[in-house]
Amino acid sequence: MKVLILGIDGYIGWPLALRLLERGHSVSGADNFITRKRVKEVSSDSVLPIPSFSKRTEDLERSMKRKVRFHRGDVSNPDFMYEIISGEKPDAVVHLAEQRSAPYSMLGLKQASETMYKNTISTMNLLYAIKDVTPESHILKLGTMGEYGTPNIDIPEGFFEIEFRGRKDTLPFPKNAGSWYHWTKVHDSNNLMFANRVWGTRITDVMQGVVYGTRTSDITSDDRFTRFDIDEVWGTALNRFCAQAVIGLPITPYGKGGQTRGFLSLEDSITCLTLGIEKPPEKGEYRVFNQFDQHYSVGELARKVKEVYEREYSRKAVIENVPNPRVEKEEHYYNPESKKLRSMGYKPEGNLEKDLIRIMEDLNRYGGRIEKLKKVIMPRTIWKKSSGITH
Ligand code: USQ
Repeated sequence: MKVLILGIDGYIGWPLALRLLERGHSVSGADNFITRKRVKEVSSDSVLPIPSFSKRTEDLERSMKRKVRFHRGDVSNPDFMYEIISGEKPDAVVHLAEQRSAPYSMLGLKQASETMYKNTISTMNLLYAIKDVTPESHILKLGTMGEYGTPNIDIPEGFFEIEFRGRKDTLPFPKNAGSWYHWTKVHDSNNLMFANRVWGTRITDVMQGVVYGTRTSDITSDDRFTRFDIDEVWGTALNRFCAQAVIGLPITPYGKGGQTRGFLSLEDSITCLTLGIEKPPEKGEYRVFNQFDQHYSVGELARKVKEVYEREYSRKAVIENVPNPRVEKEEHYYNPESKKLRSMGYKPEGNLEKDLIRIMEDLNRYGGRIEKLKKVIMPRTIWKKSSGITH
């Protein structure tokens, strides 16, 4: 299959490219390296050292004898989007090229608007380019479980049957996101659904949970590493907790720590995306995957990281429930459904305990790089303080 990955240089884009190449697909990609730049702007860096993109592809040509066709550019520019879709004529496009940080989107008006614009417009560009150039292509778009928020009822996969004042219908499940970033994904989902209704575009809208991990089975040596962020803006919960334990900083569940989210390993994320690509939707179908393995509260994960670290390294780890910088429920009901991928043959490989040991091993070797980031680990982006043009 010909697969185009938008955002091929990212945490998920790079391992997905490796997996698809291993499985014999023809892979092309686009990126404007904005994540590399934005992470440096907050005085941070990927903890795992990653080569430049050209070095990455040179290494692949040498080790796998496979080429990745690469296009440098910004997918929120419609000319660029039309150019790459016309040039590649892909069977499937995986759209991972959106601003992915909730805290970044909450820094201030500039970052909120940038996130809103780049994310929703890149998806609009993709929808139009596919309709006009290759209407049979499948769009697999990365959304987030955070679109649903944390309602006090079960969360279905995209749609639910509702009875109201004696009448019944099947409707999209109400969305209630918790950051400007998460709202952009809701807007994308609405736009994807509408494009599918009008033009019959084949679409998979992936509601993915929080991904953790340093490796997949295709990352067989350190020079194949994907990026790994741990600062308060670009790092995510479990990855940050592991890094905090490894360099002796407190592990930081925010507030009461009862916030519960779906989590999955990087390995499982790549397996699910690959399955979604290899088993595309029917012509005219819009489908939603809730993509995660297990749900955990952040407090539970903090305790697990502490337990594994202390056992494996015979050193103390400390948990500190710091004041919550976000506006979110800290204790709540959470029961999302995740059946579709499993019914298509997905078997999660993730084993939290083993995965944590592996992450800690990798991070321990790069402890010096984490030490350098000590100042950017504690939370400073306060949701309520997000404000105007001076930021
Ligand atoms: N949290 C802590 N301590 C920390 C960091 C985070 O308690 O040191 C808490 C947050 O308050 C939140 C939860 O952990 O309740 C998840 O936060 P996160 O930073 O791990 O993830 P989030 O901001 O939700 O975003 C991440 C990715 C995003 C993806 C999303 C999936 O950055 O791209 O869409 O996870 S989900 O969370 O399911 O929406």
